[in-house]
Amino acid sequence: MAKKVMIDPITRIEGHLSIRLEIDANRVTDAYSAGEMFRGFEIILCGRDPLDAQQITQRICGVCPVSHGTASVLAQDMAYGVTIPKNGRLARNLILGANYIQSHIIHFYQLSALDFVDIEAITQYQGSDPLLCDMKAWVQSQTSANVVYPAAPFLPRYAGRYLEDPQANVLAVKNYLQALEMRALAHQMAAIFGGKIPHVPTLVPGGVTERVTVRQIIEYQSKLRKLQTFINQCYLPDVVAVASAFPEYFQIGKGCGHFLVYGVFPNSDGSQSTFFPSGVLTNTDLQSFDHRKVTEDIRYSLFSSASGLTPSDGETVPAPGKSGAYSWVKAPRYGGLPMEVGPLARMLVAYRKGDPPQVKEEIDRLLSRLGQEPDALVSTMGRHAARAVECKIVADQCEQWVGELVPDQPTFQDFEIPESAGGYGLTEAPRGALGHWITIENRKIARYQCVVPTSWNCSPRDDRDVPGPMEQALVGTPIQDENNPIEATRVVRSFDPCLACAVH
Ligand code: NFE
Ligand code: MG
Repeated sequence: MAKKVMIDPITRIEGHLSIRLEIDANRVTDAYSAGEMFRGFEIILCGRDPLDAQQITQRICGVCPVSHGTASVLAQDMAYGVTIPKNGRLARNLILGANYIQSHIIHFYQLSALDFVDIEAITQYQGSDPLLCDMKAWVQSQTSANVVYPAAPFLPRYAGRYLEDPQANVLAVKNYLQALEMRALAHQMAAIFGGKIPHVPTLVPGGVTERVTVRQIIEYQSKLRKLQTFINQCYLPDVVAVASAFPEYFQIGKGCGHFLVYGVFPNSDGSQSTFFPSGVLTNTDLQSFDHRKVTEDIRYSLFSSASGLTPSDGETVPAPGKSGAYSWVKAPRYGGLPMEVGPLARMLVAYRKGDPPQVKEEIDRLLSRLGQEPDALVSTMGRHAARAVECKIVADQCEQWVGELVPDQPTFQDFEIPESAGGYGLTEAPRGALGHWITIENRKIARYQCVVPTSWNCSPRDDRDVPGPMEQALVGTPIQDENNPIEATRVVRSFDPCLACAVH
């Protein structure tokens, strides 16, 4: 008989996620993913000035605020009929690009690597690097002391197989510490055109309010170069090291097999074309994306509005006691199907389209180093590989965009807010497809709906009882010891869930 195992909370992710597993004969036979709180941003926004939207929605999350700000200003650009100048488009791309870089680095090192790296190996360190010596002394003191949470957030941890090579472990710990500095550097880079971060004040409909000066361009380039070095010399090699030591994770956590990309980083002013192209993959069949096919089911979600609405008609009516429902996350569907979103989806669609060409080049290079075929990408380890490759490509492309800025030229186009209007902004957050839909009446927000990456990935079952992408990915996962279900947490973390976003 299947045994029920709860992992609650899932640590080292953003927000509050609980996972219920049913395990039979050392395999997950069923999985339920639940977002455990309600936030109500879509309700808070109603009745407010539309220009508050890009500021308020950024508070949905401290990890991907730029994406929410971007989706909001894109929706308002459409509602106001404003075309942004070239510098405005490039500055938006550069702020969002910097936000991708910090998000991917923190996800791999601070959130996921500890599923694979043996942090206790630092106690065997014999070198003289002052940071590592400090870390060693601290882990030793914590593990020997009789404290409740020794060496938090590193220990306690699930028992299981970790990286065995002591040198690889020490190097990973060193890069873990360096990643904290790199993340700060990427934040400083975002603040050059964003004013500050998190929650950038400069994003507005019509462009950005920050001016472009020679000094800012040089500052951005100088920080970017350091980040590119870290990505090439640490992040990508560390992903290869982990993937080489745990190749079985190219077979685990495959998911629903459908992928959705809205597209991100506009290529030219006023056009729909984006650097990472939009597209939909259903069982390897590539289709073009149609925004009218996005709907949200709520049969198993703690809401009482109608189910299956498109976001332009969407409603958010919380129903805490709803019978049969188990999550505060709605269930977004595309043409009725669950869709995985995120770096893997973006890399797969770009790979299939051959656009931009560097995606195929970089993915093929990584796969050949790992001795894996492209099919292996659709997996737990494939998500880490796709994220690392994307991080490199975005950083390299930021170099291109910053070089296209024209100092002292306008970054912003003025606009009027109409009496009534509507619009939608489709972009890609680091974790995947993100859309905001706005309706304006009497120059106030009458309706505001967000459909968010982690709502796609961590959705509960839909109206047809079809589980969400992560729920499907968990099914089949081998669990050696049900008291230490580390294999399942590896699958979950590969999606980089952010429940703060998902429950918005
Ligand atoms: Ni809170 Fe977010 C990203 C968005 S995920 S991190 O990336 O939108 O749902
Ligand atoms: Mg929503």
